[in-house]
Amino acid sequence: MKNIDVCLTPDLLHQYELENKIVVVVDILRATSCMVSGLANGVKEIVPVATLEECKALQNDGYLAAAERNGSKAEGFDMGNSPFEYMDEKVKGEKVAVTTTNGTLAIHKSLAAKEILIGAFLNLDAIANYLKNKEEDIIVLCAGWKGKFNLEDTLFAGALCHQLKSDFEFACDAPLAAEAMYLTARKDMMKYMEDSSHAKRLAKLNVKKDIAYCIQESIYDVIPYLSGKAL
Ligand code: 3SL
Repeated sequence: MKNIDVCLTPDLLHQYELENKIVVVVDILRATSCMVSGLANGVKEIVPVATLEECKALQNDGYLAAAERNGSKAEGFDMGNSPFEYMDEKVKGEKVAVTTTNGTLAIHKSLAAKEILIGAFLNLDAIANYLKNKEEDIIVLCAGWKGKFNLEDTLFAGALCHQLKSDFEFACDAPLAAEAMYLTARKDMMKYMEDSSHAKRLAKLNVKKDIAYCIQESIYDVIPYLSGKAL
């Protein structure tokens, strides 16, 4: 039977075989939530890049450039990393280049996969329904924080594993643990998330409303996937 696995941080990805697999990259706070929101609200395409330099080069080529480091907008770029910026009128119909501390890096580390999808709570059902009938094994890659485990990405991984458990076998204990966490957390997701280190980091930066937005489940149908360099 096909299986689903969870890689809890990109620093563990060397232990996973990506070839012929579908990788779902998730960075709930906030990179993949931004990408899903942008594409659902009229952004033409999004090019995720790993470095500020690559992002700047695309800005010079006419892209709107979004750059975040340590939760804040990097100097000299058009946008930071709030989903609300991706839903702004000025972004509709535009091409966006983006680099973030963890999310875009996780996408770049997944390039050997057969397919790369962008997951968030915002498009959870759409991703799960798309994956249900796939024959390939799946890896959910949590972007984490600078190589470390984080709560919110693991909760998404658990939610997706929960939805797919009748079609995919759990490959190891990580899907099992993520699912158990999600089933506990979903009773009061905001409360559960408030204790997470990144939610605390963002609250200090005054972006609490981004957190409430990013934990909404299945408000969009889009399934962003990497095609060449763009989503
Ligand atoms: O690390 C990332 O990719 C970002 O999503 C982090 S933040 O939410 O913008 O702080």
